[in-house]
This record gives sequence, C-alpha cells and structure tokens, in this order.
Amino acid sequence: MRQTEDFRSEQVRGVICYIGIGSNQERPLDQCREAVRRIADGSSMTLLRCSSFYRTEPVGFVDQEDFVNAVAEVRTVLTARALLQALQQIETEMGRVRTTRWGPRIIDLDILLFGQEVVQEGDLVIPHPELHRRRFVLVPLNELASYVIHPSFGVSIQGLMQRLQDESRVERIV
Ligand code: A4P
Ligand code: MG
Repeated sequence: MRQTEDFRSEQVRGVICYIGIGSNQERPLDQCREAVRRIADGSSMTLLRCSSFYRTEPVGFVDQEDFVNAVAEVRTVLTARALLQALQQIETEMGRVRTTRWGPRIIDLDILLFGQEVVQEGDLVIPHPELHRRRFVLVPLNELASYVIHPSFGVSIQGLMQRLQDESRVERIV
C-alpha cells in the first residue's frame, strides 16, 4: 500500500517523453539551447535530462545548412496532443515560420516517444514515424534511452541503432 502511494506521489506523476530538437538557422546551437531553456521553464513539463548537442548533415532536403540536433527527456502530465500544442507554442514564440516541409528552420520540436503510447492520427503520429531511420535522432536518443523499447517495433533504441542504415554525418559538439 505504501508503495502504491509512493508511486502516485507528485514526483513520479506523468509520462516520460523524448523530444527531438533541431535547428539550422540563426546560430542553431543557441536556438537549441534556448528551446531547452523554455522546455525547462514551462509549467506543463519537467525537464529531466538533455543529450549532448550534435552537428548533423541535413537529411531529406539536402541543399541547406547543417543542423544542430539534441533530445530532451521530460516528464509531463499533459496528454500527447496538449504536449504537441505546448511545443508548437514554443516554436512560434521563438519565431518559427512554417515554410517548406523538411526545409530550413529556426527550431523544430518533435515528440519522438510519449511513454509507451502509440498515436496514429492525421496530425499526430507517435512514435515519430522517421525516428528509426534517422541517425541525427537515434544518436542523441540513445544517449538517454538506449534501453527504452520502441512501442511499435518492440525493439530497444540501442537495437534500432544497430539496424540503422542512415550513414549521414553526426558529430558531437558539446
Ligand atoms: N506531427 C505529427 N506527428 C508529430 C510528432 N510526433 N511531433 C505534425 C511533432 N509534430 C508532429 O510538422 C508538421 C506537422 O507534423 C505538425 O503540424 C504536427 O501536427 P512541422 O514541425 O510543422 O513541419 P516539419 O518539421 O517541416 O515537418 P516534420 O514532419 O516535423 O519534419 P521532420 O520530419 O522533423 O523533418 N536533417 C537533420 N540533420 N536534422 C533535422 O533536424 N529535420 C528535418 C525536418 C529534415 N532534415 C533534418 C532535420
Ligand atoms: Mg516538426
């Protein structure tokens, strides 16, 4: 009984989520750090840890500047949809204007994993559908969550890393 109460206590309430952070405009390392600061400052989620920051080769639309990418681990009592809204609000406040899909951006915040939830809706897909194909996502995610299981594939993040075919450049900067 005591254990159950502990389990419900404030400190362990909510779901652990992983947020992908990316930028390739206007001092991208500063933009990523600013996003982490805003995630930490918001009342709707608690920042638990942040990965290293990496300089990464653009994937998809390749004729653009290198990105900086990182992953943040947060705990939140929000629903997945409310978390998406909170992240989009941070993107907007940081001056993101949506132009080309996969094109340059000041800041991009994607929900990679939301506990073990699987969401398949038009405008919200979790786990992020490209997560397992992208070195710029898996390398920082693996720093924080190598043993976490991808709920659709039943494979750990480390296992996805071992199966990864993307060989694009991902260099740790800090
Ligand atoms: N959406 C659906 N599922 C999610 C989710 N799990 N998390 C919807 C966040 N958003 C989700 O996103 C478009 C729509 O996706 C949102 O309205 C939301 O309802 P967006 O951020 O407005 O547009 P986007 O970023 O251009 O599209 P998307 O699909 O997020 O692009 P990606 O897949 O993130 O690709 N190369 C390197 N090296 N590093 C990068 O960070 N990023 C991209 C962007 C391409 N190449 C890159 C990088
Ligand atoms: Mg996005």
